[in-house]
Amino acid sequence: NVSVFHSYYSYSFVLYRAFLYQNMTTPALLPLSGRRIPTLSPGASSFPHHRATLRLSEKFILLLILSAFITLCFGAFFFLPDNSKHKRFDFGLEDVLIPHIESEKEARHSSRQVIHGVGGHDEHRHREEEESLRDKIRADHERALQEAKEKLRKSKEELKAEIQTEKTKVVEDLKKKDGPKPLPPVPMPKLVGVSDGDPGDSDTKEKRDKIREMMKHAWDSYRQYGWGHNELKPIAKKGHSTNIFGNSQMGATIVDALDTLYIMGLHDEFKDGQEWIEQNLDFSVNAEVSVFEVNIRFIGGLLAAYYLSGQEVFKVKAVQLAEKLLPAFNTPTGIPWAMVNLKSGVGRNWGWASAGSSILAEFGTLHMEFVHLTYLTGNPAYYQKVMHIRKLLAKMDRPNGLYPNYLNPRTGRWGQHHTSVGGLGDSFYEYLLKAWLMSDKTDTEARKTYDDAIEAIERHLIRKSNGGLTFIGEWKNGHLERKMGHLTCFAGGMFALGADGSPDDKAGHYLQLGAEIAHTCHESYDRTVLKLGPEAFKFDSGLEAVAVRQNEKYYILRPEVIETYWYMWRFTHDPKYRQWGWEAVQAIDKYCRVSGGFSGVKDVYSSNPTYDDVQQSFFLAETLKYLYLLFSSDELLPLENWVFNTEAHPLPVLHLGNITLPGSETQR
Ligand code: DMJ
Repeated sequence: NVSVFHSYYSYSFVLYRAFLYQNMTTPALLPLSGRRIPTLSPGASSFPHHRATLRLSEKFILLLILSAFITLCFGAFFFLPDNSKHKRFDFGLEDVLIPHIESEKEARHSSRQVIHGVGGHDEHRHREEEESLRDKIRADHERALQEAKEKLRKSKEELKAEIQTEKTKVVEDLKKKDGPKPLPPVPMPKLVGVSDGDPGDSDTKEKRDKIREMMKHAWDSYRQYGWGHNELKPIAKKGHSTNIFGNSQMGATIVDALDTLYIMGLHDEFKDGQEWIEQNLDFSVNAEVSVFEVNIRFIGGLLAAYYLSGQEVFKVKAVQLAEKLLPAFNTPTGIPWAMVNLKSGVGRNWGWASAGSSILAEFGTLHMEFVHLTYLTGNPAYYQKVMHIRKLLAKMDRPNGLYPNYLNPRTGRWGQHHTSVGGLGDSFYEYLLKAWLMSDKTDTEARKTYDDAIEAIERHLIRKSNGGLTFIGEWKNGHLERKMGHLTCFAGGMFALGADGSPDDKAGHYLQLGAEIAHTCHESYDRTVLKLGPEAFKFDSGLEAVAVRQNEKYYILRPEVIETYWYMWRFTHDPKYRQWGWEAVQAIDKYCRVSGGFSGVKDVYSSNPTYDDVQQSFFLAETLKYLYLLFSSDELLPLENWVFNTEAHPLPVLHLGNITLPGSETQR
């Protein structure tokens, strides 16, 4: 650069001289080379051969060259590679990863003189270390890049399989670490009627086969499109879930469907479900779930699968899950929260519930499963929790002898005075009766509580419409709302089931009441276009058993009406119940079946209904199971030996006359 500048300097000096020379009107002012420049006589012709001045065009060209040269030199100055700039760039990422030894050292020794030899050696060693670190980082980057490239080349399925293998490994390792505690061996209750239940005649058998085929379609669709998710979206053909399961993916449909598969003899499907549970069902998830729903669907489903198949894994999983629910009972009164976080154990209530209350049908629907848990584990905690709830309720005043749907778990006071045999109240009454039945009719306290509750319900809530239909209304602050929900229709079966053993020999009356409710609920189906029942129906101003509001016209594959047909069939063998059941099968198959499973419909009064795109897990657990049982012989799961929980999971009667449950000595 120095030589370039030097030649530029001499060249421009020559040009400058030429320029001056040409423009001089006075003798030269500056010596150019130690000699004087001779003066020129004005007007004398300048050199024809030795011209002293330049022409304008020449001047212009010279100026052009000059400016081009200047531009070139400036360009060279700014754009030629500059070591210092490169240095700064190099230090970008690596300086973050490797401490820059040189600058550190410089800082440390800035005030000292560098001692040659020592400092030089150090510097060399640091440089080597720095280099080797850089090499390592480079190698790591390359390896990561290579791995990423390989991953991108893999198909979605291969990746999924890899993730699954890793997951299984982690689960296996965890299992090995805290391994399930072995449960104490308890005598298996006598299991009667785990049989084929062949109905005998070919027509009934054919109908039963059709129901089995529907179960297979529902299961296969879920298997294909929603496997592992809680439920299925049969139109979108993908997984589905709702807030009752939190944000968990716990395969609710698998657990809920297991016993139906077993009863129907779908053994490959059952095995498939069992394998999924063994490998994937894990409750250490950060999910806020409904205590009630998890109890009736998961614990109930797992216990029923255990009793039917004898496979230990179901019992172990049921107990693991139950342990996760126990923190929900940590409230000032012992009335559990509606929801609990399975990981943290923190509980709370639904935001929509009256004054922060817990719901009667939720905290009142734990007894069956919890008594079985104590029986199977020897742990008195489960039994004590549900008996504590019973005791607390027994001490409370009941407005008009009715149980309100809401109870505050902090204060132990009732919330709004609403009473219902449908949503929010229903299975509380059901479990009082079933507590008595499952104890081999020894739990007379439960029976008495049931009888008293039903007596008050009959007095205040059950009426006959102008058209002669018996219905169960809803009690709201001293006023009867003449509306009945689809959920309430289960009560027909409950009255029939409780008929035997009712006080004052009213068995005939309750069987009759069951039949009347079954009839009313059948009417609610029959008075629609699709022959499927609406969610709620009125008995008001000339309208009977018909939904009025648009948002009450849907059918979401619910079981309650069919459940009542089945109980009524078992107690009466009146063929109309099979006839009504078959009408429901045909309607469901016609209007709810789609290529991806079964869906609920939004309006049962429309000939062109739209789908809600949900295949509820209770469709496989309950609706199809009750239909199958309706077309089976009574030998399959006889009601003297089995009690069905509120999600239709059969649990064997425990002969509690001969067994003392741990914890029961102090409770009774
Ligand atoms: C089921 O989950 C249970 O039967 C519950 O008791 C209330 N109803 C749903 C199905 O409709």
